[in-house]
Amino acid sequence: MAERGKTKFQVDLRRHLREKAVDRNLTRLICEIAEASKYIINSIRTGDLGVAGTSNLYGEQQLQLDVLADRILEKRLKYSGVVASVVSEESGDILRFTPEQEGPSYSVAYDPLDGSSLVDVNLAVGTIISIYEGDNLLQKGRNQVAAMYILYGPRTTLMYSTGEGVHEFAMNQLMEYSLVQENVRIDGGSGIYSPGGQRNLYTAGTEAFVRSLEERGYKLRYSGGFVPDINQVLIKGKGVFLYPHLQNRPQGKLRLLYELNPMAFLVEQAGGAASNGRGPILDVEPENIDDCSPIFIGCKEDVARAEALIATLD
Ligand code: FDP
Repeated sequence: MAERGKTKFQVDLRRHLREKAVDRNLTRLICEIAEASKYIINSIRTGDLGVAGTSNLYGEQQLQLDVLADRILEKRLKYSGVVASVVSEESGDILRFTPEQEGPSYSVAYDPLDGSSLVDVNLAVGTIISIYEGDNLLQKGRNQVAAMYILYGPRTTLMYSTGEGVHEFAMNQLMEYSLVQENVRIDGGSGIYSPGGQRNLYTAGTEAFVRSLEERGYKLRYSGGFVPDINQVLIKGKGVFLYPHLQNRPQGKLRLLYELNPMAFLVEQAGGAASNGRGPILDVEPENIDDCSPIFIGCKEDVARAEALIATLD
């Protein structure tokens, strides 16, 4: 097992997937997404920051960057030859393709550029990916066969899991992803908290939970980008992120298919937990592709405390 920052030889993503005996078509898919991220990085660095004049399935105004990142990924997924269907937070339609490769095919739900409203202020953003075998995208997150994200910050991080631990890669000077750390773990301990949503709209349970964190001396760490905020919990191995149900928004803000399921898969694989405040996110049966859910995600003990206070006070 490689220790963070102490990898003796560079292990690239494809080799790592091969060593873990990941299915050939799934390896191909993950590597295609990693390739696509290089073009997304380029568009973030140099692309136009203007609005596209269109809106996504949540009625939010799209930036040109959102549309571009969406197209880059959609094209790559389509021509990978192993993808049966895709749905993106930006497009809002399930697209069906004909997989040409022999062997299993996959379906992908993705958020091409999460946190894109942070690009103009030069904060970190990311791509989030959820993968199922077959062509059904409307099933519980527990059935995912893989999940990953790519974080575009001062450095570029790729985190993936195929259900056997979570592995961290960094982009090197050749723009290849090389292994930084295998089996990332969230071990708990006093920590950090990232509370999304307006506090004066919190319910009694969430308010009591956040107060309990503050009384324990947790430090506030909220960047406004879901990918960097979750990456922080994973890399520091502690803390909790929440975007709860609000008094005027009972389903919270974040999206089940594109954001919560893949992050819940990664965090559970790292030994953490992800809950909608009442039970595991991964057991929620989605009804529609645009479903949203409250989220409490990170260290197991913190998530359990949130659930207990919500059960008592809400
Ligand atoms: P954004 O709207 O900028 O795309 O998923 C959307 C998201 O960002 C997350 O990345 C982030 O955690 C959250 O929304 C931030 O929402 P608030 O602006 O309400 O804090």
